[in-house]
Amino acid sequence: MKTTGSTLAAILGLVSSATAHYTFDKLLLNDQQVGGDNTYIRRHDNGYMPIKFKEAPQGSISPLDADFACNKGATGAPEVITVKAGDKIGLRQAFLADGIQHPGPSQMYISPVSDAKTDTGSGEWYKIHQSLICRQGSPESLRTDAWCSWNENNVWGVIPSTIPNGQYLLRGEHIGLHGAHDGQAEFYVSCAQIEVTGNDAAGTTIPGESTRFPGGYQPGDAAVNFSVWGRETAYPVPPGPDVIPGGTIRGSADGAGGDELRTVPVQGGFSSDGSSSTGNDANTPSHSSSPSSSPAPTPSAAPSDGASDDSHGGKGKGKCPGAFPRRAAALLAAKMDAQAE
Ligand SMILES: *[C@@H]1O[C@H](CO)[C@@H](O)[C@H](O)[C@H]1NC(C)=O
Ligand SMILES: [Cu+2]
Repeated sequence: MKTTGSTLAAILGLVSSATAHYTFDKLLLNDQQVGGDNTYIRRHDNGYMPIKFKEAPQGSISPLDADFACNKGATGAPEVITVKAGDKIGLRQAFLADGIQHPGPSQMYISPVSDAKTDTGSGEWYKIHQSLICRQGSPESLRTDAWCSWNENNVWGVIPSTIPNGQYLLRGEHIGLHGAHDGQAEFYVSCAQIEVTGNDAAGTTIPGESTRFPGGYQPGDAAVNFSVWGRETAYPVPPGPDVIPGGTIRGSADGAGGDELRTVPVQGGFSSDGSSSTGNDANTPSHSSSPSSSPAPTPSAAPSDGASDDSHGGKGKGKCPGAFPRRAAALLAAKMDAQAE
């Protein structure tokens, strides 16, 4: 009895989906792991499964559900990590840590809390880091390695100098956009528990806009109602609110500046959403009080430009575990069928 192509494709699909998905359980401080699994990062009940608005895996949740802030059933971790302004902090993938291979942005949010071990994450969330596109490329690379996070095994950001001392929940997130054209963006989320010290000049409030989770993301948002399967080479609208003053943005909407890290200016009231340039001096807060004169992304780059998007109603494009393993599985299966005949 021969193996049918569809059976084999299903088997291969299961294998690659198990390795393609991920969760974050290890804390990196200035690129060194501190503690063990879930010492500082909250354990949750969603395994490696993504959170999705539509067709979430069985047992998973939606970004509209109460647990979206720190993932399904997250419980307090035993420890709170002490950090200071300028520290690079990362949430690393669990187990194989074999790299993020879903196209899409990653971001870090903080929520000020009085007790990071027990807070439920229902307060205000401020975005301190946005990672976008680091390699200017083609519509094809927008599906893969144009993204700064591609193949990296952690989501990371930098502790801003503009936030008050105290405890925070730190929410790391990567969004896989391969199914986003069909309402199936994949959200990978974990929360770490941090205490910021040494920011004595920062004042008593966090600058910039905040949001809440759930609520901060809606199915129709341009950031997640987006297709990587058309002719786009840019990602003009990042998810959630702007990065706060003093926060960082890695890459840009179209990757033009390469893999650069920019600090959102503290003065001048200019807010950056990652799609406009704030100057060339990466990592150095700008003290200019004039707003950036960089042009906004051209309207023609908007994801709602349906004419350039040939993927809606396409042939299963963007279904997890991604187009390449799926296509490879189908080809292999077809070949084996042919040989069995
Ligand atoms: C996503 O965008 C398309 C095209 O602009 C639109 O037709 C659709 O209603 C949007 N989806 C949601 C959930 O808003
Ligand atoms: Cu996936």
